Amino acid sequence: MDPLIITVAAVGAELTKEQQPNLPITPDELARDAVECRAAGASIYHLHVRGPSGEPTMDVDVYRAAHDAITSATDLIVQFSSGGAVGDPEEARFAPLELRPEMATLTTGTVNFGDDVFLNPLPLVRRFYDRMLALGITPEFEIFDAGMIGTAAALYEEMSADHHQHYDFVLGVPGALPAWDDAIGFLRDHLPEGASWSATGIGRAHLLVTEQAIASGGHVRTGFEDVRYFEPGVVAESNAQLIRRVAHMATIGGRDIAAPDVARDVLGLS
Ligand code: KMH
Ligand code: ZN
Repeated sequence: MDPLIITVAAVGAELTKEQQPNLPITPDELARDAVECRAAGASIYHLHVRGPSGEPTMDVDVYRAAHDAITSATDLIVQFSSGGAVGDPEEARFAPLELRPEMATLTTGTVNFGDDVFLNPLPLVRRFYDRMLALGITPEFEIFDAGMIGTAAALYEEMSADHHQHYDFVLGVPGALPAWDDAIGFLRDHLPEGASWSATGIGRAHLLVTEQAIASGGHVRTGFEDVRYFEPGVVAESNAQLIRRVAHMATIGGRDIAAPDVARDVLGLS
């Protein structure tokens, strides 16, 4: 099996500072968080940013300051969110891509997201994909529901793309694909030949999904965006604490941990 790539989804767009007092927001906080995450075993930093009152934003200047802070402090692969927060205007979601992060997320379909709708109609997904390819950004396909794999694979062909395909299964969002025991096996079996994949379980599904991904040759995403509690009733202390737990599980499962440059090789970014 390839060494385990650990992505940290460190901020997200939904969690508040009241719910998670250690949510990193300022460039200094993000840089400190990134250094700790790197030391704990992360190789990808999935980035959402927040404005001065902690509100999610797609403001390019805020993204620029965050990106600069993380890349100056670490060698992590920085992956921008193109999803933002539900309800973000389409053009706002495009704007940070102009900073040319190494990777960005690409969700290939619309999905219920709790009581909200995360809107990704096909023409919009096509435009995102096109822009990412034009800017030399490698997409990570975000899979909230099974049909999104078929769409991603079809778009890859339609765009005549030739990057390595990497898929991230996000399981357990209310309204989307639950973290059923057999979900990972089903999704993995429908990936295009040669694709790599990671998985994250939202909330209480987190440890089960982590364990399954480690055991079956996938990679893992963790972090405040996906997990609020370290154990029942105990709020996670830091993103690094969550990563250390994944790294420990990987050691037990016989997987090495990928440093960022190893992850770049696996993901075809080098
Ligand atoms: N915040 C969600 C609505 C992404 O980063 O691309 C979308 C999301 C996916 O988090
Ligand atoms: Zn995200």
